[in-house]
Amino acid sequence: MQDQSRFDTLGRLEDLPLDYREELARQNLVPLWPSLRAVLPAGKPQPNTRPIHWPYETLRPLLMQAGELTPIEKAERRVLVLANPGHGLEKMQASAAMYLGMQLLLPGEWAPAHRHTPNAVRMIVEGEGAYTTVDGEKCPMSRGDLILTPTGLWHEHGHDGDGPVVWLDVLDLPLVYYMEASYHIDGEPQTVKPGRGDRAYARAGVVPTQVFQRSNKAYPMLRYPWVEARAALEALAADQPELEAVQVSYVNPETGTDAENILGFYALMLRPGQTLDLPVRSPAMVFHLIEGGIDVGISDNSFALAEADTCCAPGYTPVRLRNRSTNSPAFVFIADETPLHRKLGVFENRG
Ligand code: 1HN
Repeated sequence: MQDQSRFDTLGRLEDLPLDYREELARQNLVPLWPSLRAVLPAGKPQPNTRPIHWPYETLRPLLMQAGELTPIEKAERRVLVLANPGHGLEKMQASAAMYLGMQLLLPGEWAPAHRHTPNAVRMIVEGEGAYTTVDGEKCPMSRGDLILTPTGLWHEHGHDGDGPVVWLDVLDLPLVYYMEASYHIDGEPQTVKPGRGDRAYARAGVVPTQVFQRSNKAYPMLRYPWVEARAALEALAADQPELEAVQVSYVNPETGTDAENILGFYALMLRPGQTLDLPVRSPAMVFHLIEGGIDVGISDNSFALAEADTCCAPGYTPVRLRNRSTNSPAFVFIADETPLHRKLGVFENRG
Protein backbone atom coordinates (compact mmCIF):
# COMPACT_ATOMS: atom_id res chain seq x y z
CA MET A 1 0.00 0.00 0.00
CA GLN A 2 2.79 2.32 0.90
CA ASP A 3 4.36 1.62 -2.49
CA GLN A 4 1.11 2.39 -4.28
CA SER A 5 0.72 5.82 -2.66
CA ARG A 6 4.27 6.57 -3.76
CA PHE A 7 3.09 6.30 -7.38
CA ASP A 8 0.45 8.98 -7.02
CA THR A 9 2.50 11.66 -5.35
CA LEU A 10 4.97 12.73 -8.00
CA GLY A 11 4.95 16.44 -8.78
CA ARG A 12 3.34 17.68 -11.98
CA LEU A 13 4.78 20.18 -14.44
CA GLU A 14 2.01 22.63 -13.53
CA ASP A 15 3.15 22.53 -9.90
CA LEU A 16 6.31 24.38 -10.89
CA PRO A 17 6.42 28.19 -11.19
CA LEU A 18 6.13 29.38 -14.78
CA ASP A 19 9.33 31.43 -14.71
CA TYR A 20 11.23 28.37 -13.43
CA ARG A 21 9.83 26.20 -16.26
CA GLU A 22 10.72 28.86 -18.81
CA GLU A 23 14.26 29.12 -17.55
CA LEU A 24 14.62 25.31 -17.70
CA ALA A 25 13.45 25.34 -21.33
CA ARG A 26 15.83 28.18 -22.22
CA GLN A 27 18.68 26.01 -20.96
CA ASN A 28 17.33 22.86 -22.70
CA LEU A 29 16.58 21.22 -19.38
CA VAL A 30 13.55 19.11 -18.46
CA PRO A 31 12.42 17.92 -15.02
CA LEU A 32 12.15 14.13 -15.01
CA TRP A 33 9.56 13.58 -12.28
CA PRO A 34 6.44 14.78 -14.16
CA SER A 35 7.21 12.27 -16.96
CA LEU A 36 8.73 9.42 -14.98
CA ARG A 37 5.56 7.29 -14.89
CA ALA A 38 4.93 7.79 -18.61
CA VAL A 39 8.37 6.56 -19.67
CA LEU A 40 8.40 3.76 -17.06
CA PRO A 41 4.81 2.53 -16.61
CA ALA A 42 4.17 0.17 -13.69
CA GLY A 43 4.31 -3.57 -14.35
CA LYS A 44 4.19 -3.64 -18.13
CA PRO A 45 4.60 -1.27 -21.09
CA GLN A 46 1.70 0.77 -22.46
CA PRO A 47 2.18 0.18 -26.17
CA ASN A 48 1.00 2.55 -28.90
CA THR A 49 0.68 -0.54 -31.09
CA ARG A 50 -3.00 -1.47 -31.32
CA PRO A 51 -4.48 -4.76 -32.48
CA ILE A 52 -5.38 -4.00 -36.12
CA HIS A 53 -6.76 -6.12 -38.98
CA TRP A 54 -6.16 -5.27 -42.66
CA PRO A 55 -8.56 -7.39 -44.78
CA TYR A 56 -7.15 -8.09 -48.24
CA GLU A 57 -10.59 -8.03 -49.86
CA THR A 58 -11.04 -4.31 -49.21
CA LEU A 59 -7.36 -3.37 -49.55
CA ARG A 60 -6.91 -5.03 -52.94
CA PRO A 61 -9.21 -2.75 -55.00
CA LEU A 62 -7.38 0.31 -53.63
CA LEU A 63 -4.02 -1.23 -54.53
CA MET A 64 -5.26 -1.98 -58.06
CA GLN A 65 -6.53 1.60 -58.28
CA ALA A 66 -3.04 2.78 -57.33
CA GLY A 67 -1.89 0.77 -60.36
CA GLU A 68 -4.10 2.95 -62.55
CA LEU A 69 -3.46 6.24 -60.79
CA THR A 70 0.30 6.09 -60.36
CA PRO A 71 2.72 4.71 -62.96
CA ILE A 72 5.66 2.78 -61.50
CA GLU A 73 8.06 5.52 -62.65
CA LYS A 74 6.22 7.94 -60.35
CA ALA A 75 6.26 5.57 -57.40
CA GLU A 76 9.50 3.55 -57.66
CA ARG A 77 7.78 1.16 -55.25
CA ARG A 78 3.96 1.11 -55.56
CA VAL A 79 2.97 0.36 -52.00
CA LEU A 80 0.02 0.91 -49.69
CA VAL A 81 1.40 0.96 -46.17
CA LEU A 82 -0.46 -0.99 -43.47
CA ALA A 83 -0.24 1.70 -40.82
CA ASN A 84 -1.21 1.28 -37.18
CA PRO A 85 -3.38 4.23 -36.06
CA GLY A 86 -2.02 3.79 -32.54
CA HIS A 87 1.27 5.20 -33.78
CA GLY A 88 -0.40 7.80 -36.07
CA LEU A 89 -0.93 6.83 -39.72
CA GLU A 90 1.79 9.22 -40.92
CA LYS A 91 4.42 7.26 -38.99
CA MET A 92 3.83 4.26 -41.30
CA GLN A 93 4.42 1.74 -38.49
CA ALA A 94 2.65 -1.51 -37.75
CA SER A 95 4.46 -1.75 -34.41
CA ALA A 96 7.48 -0.13 -32.74
CA ALA A 97 9.94 -1.93 -35.02
CA MET A 98 7.82 -3.30 -37.90
CA TYR A 99 6.71 -1.68 -41.14
CA LEU A 100 4.20 -3.48 -43.40
CA GLY A 101 3.24 -2.62 -46.97
CA MET A 102 1.36 -4.27 -49.82
CA GLN A 103 3.27 -3.76 -53.05
CA LEU A 104 1.85 -4.07 -56.57
CA LEU A 105 3.86 -4.79 -59.70
CA LEU A 106 2.05 -4.96 -63.04
CA PRO A 107 3.16 -6.97 -66.09
CA GLY A 108 6.20 -5.42 -67.79
CA GLU A 109 6.94 -3.06 -64.91
CA TRP A 110 10.33 -2.70 -63.30
CA ALA A 111 11.16 -1.33 -59.86
CA PRO A 112 14.76 -0.08 -60.13
CA ALA A 113 17.77 -1.30 -58.15
CA HIS A 114 18.63 0.23 -54.82
CA ARG A 115 20.00 -0.80 -51.48
CA HIS A 116 19.34 0.54 -48.02
CA THR A 117 20.09 0.07 -44.35
CA PRO A 118 16.71 -1.30 -43.18
CA ASN A 119 16.23 -5.06 -43.64
CA ALA A 120 13.26 -6.23 -45.68
CA VAL A 121 11.47 -9.45 -46.51
CA ARG A 122 8.68 -10.07 -48.99
CA MET A 123 5.87 -12.58 -48.51
CA ILE A 124 4.31 -13.22 -51.92
CA VAL A 125 0.52 -12.80 -51.79
CA GLU A 126 -0.80 -13.10 -55.33
CA GLY A 127 0.22 -13.64 -58.95
CA GLU A 128 2.95 -15.36 -60.92
CA GLY A 129 5.75 -14.25 -63.24
CA ALA A 130 7.43 -11.58 -61.14
CA TYR A 131 10.90 -11.89 -59.70
CA THR A 132 13.18 -9.93 -57.47
CA THR A 133 16.92 -9.85 -58.02
CA VAL A 134 18.79 -9.66 -54.72
CA ASP A 135 22.59 -9.41 -54.65
CA GLY A 136 22.69 -10.70 -58.24
CA GLU A 137 20.41 -13.68 -57.51
CA LYS A 138 17.17 -13.81 -59.47
CA CYS A 139 14.43 -15.04 -57.14
CA PRO A 140 11.12 -16.08 -58.71
CA MET A 141 8.03 -15.08 -56.74
CA SER A 142 5.16 -17.49 -56.00
CA ARG A 143 2.41 -17.38 -53.40
CA GLY A 144 3.79 -17.98 -49.92
CA ASP A 145 7.47 -17.67 -50.85
CA LEU A 146 9.58 -15.63 -48.45
CA ILE A 147 12.36 -13.57 -50.04
CA LEU A 148 14.96 -11.69 -47.99
CA THR A 149 16.49 -8.37 -48.92
CA PRO A 150 18.80 -7.92 -45.94
CA THR A 151 20.53 -4.67 -45.05
CA GLY A 152 22.91 -3.35 -47.70
CA LEU A 153 22.06 -5.81 -50.50
CA TRP A 154 21.08 -4.51 -53.96
CA HIS A 155 17.54 -5.40 -54.99
CA GLU A 156 15.16 -4.70 -57.86
CA HIS A 157 11.85 -6.17 -59.01
CA GLY A 158 10.67 -7.18 -62.49
CA HIS A 159 7.61 -8.87 -63.96
CA ASP A 160 7.48 -11.03 -67.13
CA GLY A 161 4.04 -12.55 -66.43
CA ASP A 162 0.45 -11.60 -67.31
CA GLY A 163 -1.50 -10.55 -64.21
CA PRO A 164 -0.86 -8.28 -61.25
CA VAL A 165 1.63 -9.50 -58.65
CA VAL A 166 1.23 -8.44 -55.02
CA TRP A 167 3.47 -9.05 -52.06
CA LEU A 168 3.65 -8.06 -48.40
CA ASP A 169 6.81 -6.14 -47.49
CA VAL A 170 7.98 -6.45 -43.88
CA LEU A 171 10.78 -4.09 -42.87
CA ASP A 172 12.47 -3.01 -39.65
CA LEU A 173 12.28 0.54 -41.01
CA PRO A 174 10.62 2.16 -37.93
CA LEU A 175 13.50 1.03 -35.74
CA VAL A 176 16.28 1.89 -38.19
CA TYR A 177 14.65 5.28 -38.86
CA TYR A 178 14.35 5.96 -35.12
CA MET A 179 18.05 5.14 -34.82
CA GLU A 180 18.73 7.81 -37.49
CA ALA A 181 20.44 5.09 -39.50
CA SER A 182 17.99 4.87 -42.43
CA TYR A 183 19.17 5.78 -45.94
CA HIS A 184 19.29 4.35 -49.46
CA ILE A 185 21.59 4.34 -52.50
CA ASP A 186 20.29 4.08 -56.08
CA GLY A 187 22.00 1.64 -58.42
CA GLU A 188 22.23 0.26 -61.94
CA PRO A 189 20.36 -2.85 -63.08
CA GLN A 190 22.15 -5.87 -61.62
CA THR A 191 23.87 -8.55 -63.64
CA VAL A 192 22.35 -11.86 -62.66
CA LYS A 193 24.99 -14.26 -61.31
CA PRO A 194 24.70 -18.02 -61.70
CA GLY A 195 23.59 -20.05 -58.70
CA ARG A 196 20.59 -19.93 -56.41
CA GLY A 197 20.72 -20.22 -52.64
CA ASP A 198 17.28 -21.79 -52.46
CA ARG A 199 18.49 -24.65 -54.70
CA ALA A 200 21.90 -25.04 -53.03
CA TYR A 201 20.32 -25.17 -49.55
CA ALA A 202 17.08 -26.96 -50.56
CA ARG A 203 18.06 -30.20 -48.80
CA ALA A 204 18.29 -29.51 -45.09
CA GLY A 205 21.25 -31.21 -43.42
CA VAL A 206 23.63 -30.85 -46.35
CA VAL A 207 25.16 -27.48 -47.24
CA PRO A 208 27.43 -26.41 -50.12
CA THR A 209 31.14 -26.84 -49.31
CA GLN A 210 34.14 -25.69 -51.38
CA VAL A 211 36.82 -28.31 -50.51
CA PHE A 212 35.96 -28.24 -46.82
CA GLN A 213 35.34 -24.50 -46.96
CA ARG A 214 31.81 -23.51 -45.95
CA SER A 215 30.19 -20.38 -47.33
CA ASN A 216 31.05 -17.22 -45.46
CA LYS A 217 28.17 -15.28 -46.95
CA ALA A 218 26.17 -13.45 -44.29
CA TYR A 219 22.96 -14.35 -46.17
CA PRO A 220 23.53 -17.62 -48.06
CA MET A 221 19.81 -18.21 -48.69
CA LEU A 222 17.59 -15.41 -49.97
CA ARG A 223 14.48 -17.27 -51.13
CA TYR A 224 12.51 -19.69 -48.96
CA PRO A 225 10.03 -21.49 -51.25
CA TRP A 226 6.60 -22.02 -49.75
CA VAL A 227 6.42 -25.57 -51.12
CA GLU A 228 9.35 -26.49 -48.83
CA ALA A 229 8.07 -24.72 -45.71
CA ARG A 230 4.58 -26.15 -46.23
CA ALA A 231 5.93 -29.67 -46.74
CA ALA A 232 7.97 -29.36 -43.51
CA LEU A 233 4.85 -28.31 -41.58
CA GLU A 234 2.75 -31.14 -43.07
CA ALA A 235 5.45 -33.67 -42.15
CA LEU A 236 5.75 -32.32 -38.59
CA ALA A 237 1.98 -32.48 -38.12
CA ALA A 238 1.73 -36.01 -39.53
CA ASP A 239 4.72 -37.39 -37.60
CA GLN A 240 3.94 -35.77 -34.25
CA PRO A 241 0.19 -35.86 -33.57
CA GLU A 242 0.84 -34.66 -29.98
CA LEU A 243 2.83 -31.59 -31.06
CA GLU A 244 0.90 -28.50 -29.99
CA ALA A 245 2.55 -25.81 -32.12
CA VAL A 246 3.34 -27.02 -35.63
CA GLN A 247 5.78 -24.27 -36.47
CA VAL A 248 8.98 -23.67 -38.40
CA SER A 249 11.41 -20.73 -38.19
CA TYR A 250 13.07 -19.12 -41.18
CA VAL A 251 16.79 -19.37 -40.39
CA ASN A 252 20.18 -18.88 -41.97
CA PRO A 253 20.98 -22.47 -43.09
CA GLU A 254 24.72 -22.02 -42.36
CA THR A 255 24.37 -20.80 -38.79
CA GLY A 256 20.88 -21.85 -37.69
CA THR A 257 20.32 -18.32 -36.40
CA ASP A 258 17.43 -16.04 -37.39
CA ALA A 259 17.28 -15.29 -41.11
CA GLU A 260 17.67 -11.56 -40.40
CA ASN A 261 19.13 -9.56 -37.50
CA ILE A 262 16.19 -7.58 -36.20
CA LEU A 263 12.88 -9.25 -37.10
CA GLY A 264 12.00 -12.95 -36.83
CA PHE A 265 9.98 -14.95 -39.38
CA TYR A 266 8.01 -18.16 -38.88
CA ALA A 267 5.35 -20.31 -40.53
CA LEU A 268 2.68 -21.98 -38.43
CA MET A 269 0.18 -24.68 -39.28
CA LEU A 270 -3.05 -24.90 -37.32
CA ARG A 271 -4.57 -28.36 -37.49
CA PRO A 272 -8.25 -28.65 -38.44
CA GLY A 273 -10.28 -27.19 -35.57
CA GLN A 274 -7.17 -26.34 -33.52
CA THR A 275 -7.07 -23.48 -31.01
CA LEU A 276 -3.59 -22.32 -30.00
CA ASP A 277 -2.91 -19.93 -27.12
CA LEU A 278 0.40 -18.19 -27.65
CA PRO A 279 2.56 -17.39 -24.63
CA VAL A 280 2.53 -13.75 -23.56
CA ARG A 281 5.86 -12.40 -24.79
CA SER A 282 7.42 -8.96 -25.03
CA PRO A 283 7.72 -8.66 -28.87
CA ALA A 284 4.89 -7.42 -31.09
CA MET A 285 3.70 -9.87 -33.76
CA VAL A 286 2.24 -9.78 -37.27
CA PHE A 287 0.05 -12.56 -38.69
CA HIS A 288 -0.54 -13.03 -42.41
CA LEU A 289 -2.84 -15.85 -43.48
CA ILE A 290 -1.41 -17.88 -46.36
CA GLU A 291 -4.09 -20.57 -46.50
CA GLY A 292 -7.39 -21.28 -44.74
CA GLY A 293 -9.54 -19.23 -42.38
CA ILE A 294 -8.65 -18.38 -38.77
CA ASP A 295 -9.85 -16.26 -35.88
CA VAL A 296 -7.21 -14.22 -34.11
CA GLY A 297 -8.07 -13.12 -30.57
CA ILE A 298 -5.83 -10.33 -29.29
CA SER A 299 -6.79 -9.31 -25.73
CA ASP A 300 -10.42 -8.18 -26.19
CA ASN A 301 -10.36 -8.04 -30.00
CA SER A 302 -11.29 -10.85 -32.35
CA PHE A 303 -10.43 -10.74 -36.05
CA ALA A 304 -11.74 -13.21 -38.62
CA LEU A 305 -8.85 -13.58 -41.05
CA ALA A 306 -9.51 -14.70 -44.60
CA GLU A 307 -6.74 -15.72 -46.99
CA ALA A 308 -4.20 -12.92 -47.60
CA ASP A 309 -5.43 -10.92 -44.58
CA THR A 310 -2.91 -9.41 -42.20
CA CYS A 311 -3.18 -8.35 -38.56
CA CYS A 312 -0.86 -7.22 -35.81
CA ALA A 313 -0.69 -7.70 -32.04
CA PRO A 314 1.23 -5.59 -29.53
CA GLY A 315 3.72 -7.27 -27.20
CA TYR A 316 2.79 -8.31 -23.64
CA THR A 317 -0.66 -9.33 -24.90
CA PRO A 318 -2.41 -12.72 -24.93
CA VAL A 319 -3.06 -14.01 -28.47
CA ARG A 320 -5.34 -16.92 -29.36
CA LEU A 321 -5.37 -18.46 -32.86
CA ARG A 322 -8.26 -20.67 -33.94
CA ASN A 323 -8.63 -22.58 -37.18
CA ARG A 324 -12.27 -22.07 -38.24
CA SER A 325 -12.23 -25.16 -40.43
CA THR A 326 -12.64 -28.60 -38.90
CA ASN A 327 -11.59 -30.24 -42.19
CA SER A 328 -8.53 -28.39 -43.46
CA PRO A 329 -5.36 -27.04 -41.90
CA ALA A 330 -4.59 -23.30 -41.92
CA PHE A 331 -1.17 -21.84 -42.67
CA VAL A 332 0.01 -18.58 -41.12
CA PHE A 333 3.11 -16.50 -41.78
CA ILE A 334 4.32 -14.73 -38.64
CA ALA A 335 6.77 -11.85 -38.29
CA ASP A 336 7.88 -10.59 -34.89
CA GLU A 337 10.44 -8.53 -33.01
CA THR A 338 12.04 -11.44 -31.10
CA PRO A 339 15.61 -11.20 -32.48
CA LEU A 340 15.66 -7.50 -31.58
CA HIS A 341 14.33 -8.05 -28.05
CA ARG A 342 16.78 -10.90 -27.45
CA LYS A 343 19.78 -8.93 -28.69
CA LEU A 344 18.83 -5.95 -26.55
CA GLY A 345 18.26 -8.15 -23.50
CA VAL A 346 14.63 -7.01 -23.03
CA PHE A 347 12.98 -10.24 -24.25
CA GLU A 348 10.38 -11.61 -21.83
CA ASN A 349 8.18 -14.67 -21.92
CA ARG A 350 5.46 -14.45 -19.26
CA GLY A 351 3.95 -17.78 -20.25
C1 1HN B 1 11.74 -0.79 -50.32
O1 1HN B 1 13.00 -0.68 -50.74
C2 1HN B 1 10.89 -1.69 -50.94
O2 1HN B 1 12.53 -2.54 -52.38
C3 1HN B 1 9.59 -1.80 -50.48
O3 1HN B 1 10.52 -3.16 -52.70
C4 1HN B 1 9.13 -1.04 -49.43
C5 1HN B 1 9.51 0.66 -47.78
C6 1HN B 1 10.31 1.57 -47.19
C7 1HN B 1 11.62 1.72 -47.60
C8 1HN B 1 12.12 0.93 -48.62
C9 1HN B 1 11.35 -2.52 -52.08
C10 1HN B 1 9.98 -0.12 -48.82
C11 1HN B 1 11.29 0.01 -49.25
